[in-house]
Amino acid sequence: MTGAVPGNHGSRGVRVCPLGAQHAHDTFADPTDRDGLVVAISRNIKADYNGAPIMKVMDSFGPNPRGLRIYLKEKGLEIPNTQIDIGAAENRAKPYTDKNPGGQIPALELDDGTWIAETVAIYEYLEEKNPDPPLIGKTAEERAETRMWHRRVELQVCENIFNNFRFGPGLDMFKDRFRCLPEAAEGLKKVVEDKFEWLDPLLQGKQFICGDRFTTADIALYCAMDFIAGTGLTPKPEQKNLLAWKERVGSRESVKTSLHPAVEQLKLAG
Ligand SMILES: N[C@@H](CCC(=O)N[C@@H](CS)C(=O)NCC(=O)O)C(=O)O
Repeated sequence: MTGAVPGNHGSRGVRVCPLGAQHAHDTFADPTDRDGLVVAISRNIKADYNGAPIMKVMDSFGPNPRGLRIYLKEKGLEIPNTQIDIGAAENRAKPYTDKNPGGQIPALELDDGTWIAETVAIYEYLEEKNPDPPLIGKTAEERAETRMWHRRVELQVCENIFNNFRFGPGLDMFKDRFRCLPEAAEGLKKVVEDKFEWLDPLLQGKQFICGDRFTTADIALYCAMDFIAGTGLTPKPEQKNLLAWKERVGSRESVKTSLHPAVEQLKLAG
């Protein structure tokens, strides 16, 4: 493990580690950094020597928490995490919902105890604190382009993918959590297929959604598509741009090492 990196001390508890370092809930090899702070000894330890709380990710199986894991790996950031039992709906009950009334995962607890939920808001926060390498953009123009695409893929593709799952293959898990519309599942699947058709030519000649830049828009789309692929909802073989993009993103070290251990049991990518 590497120590703290100068200039990257915006938040205590955030430390830079090499890509592919142990997952944050594992024991840290060296619990102290040069400042003499306890970075983290294990996921059960929530304070440094001064008793101050340390930033923490609420993590679980699932495409959105996976997106955050990819983001952190791309940045080389290591933040301790607490695992939330999504299968047992721990995220839908107190005390979790007192902190995050949205009742979903991931969330980020800041050093001062503030909770930030919504994956995009977490990305934006971490990006401001740790701008390099940029995953939203270096310039106002790049950031605007990423935000435009991120919003497009989330609203038009990812949300339809997730609702197709919640109302269809995942209905048993979700039916007692919020209002589900099982009658919409089949139609949502067709909407997703339409969106794959829409995206495919837009990726022609591009490495990533924003051209040469790998961004949070790629992370969001990839995680949703990889997850739903386990139910058989995939691009058609002729949608070669989309398939090549998915393979390109999937071959990144950060992506390959981001799956949650529950994948073995659930047989879905999250
Ligand atoms: N809008 C939220 C969505 C987060 C979300 O859908 N999380 C899923 C895991 S991928 C979840 O918590 N599912 C369990 C549930 O909704 O009860 C975000 O962008 O962070």
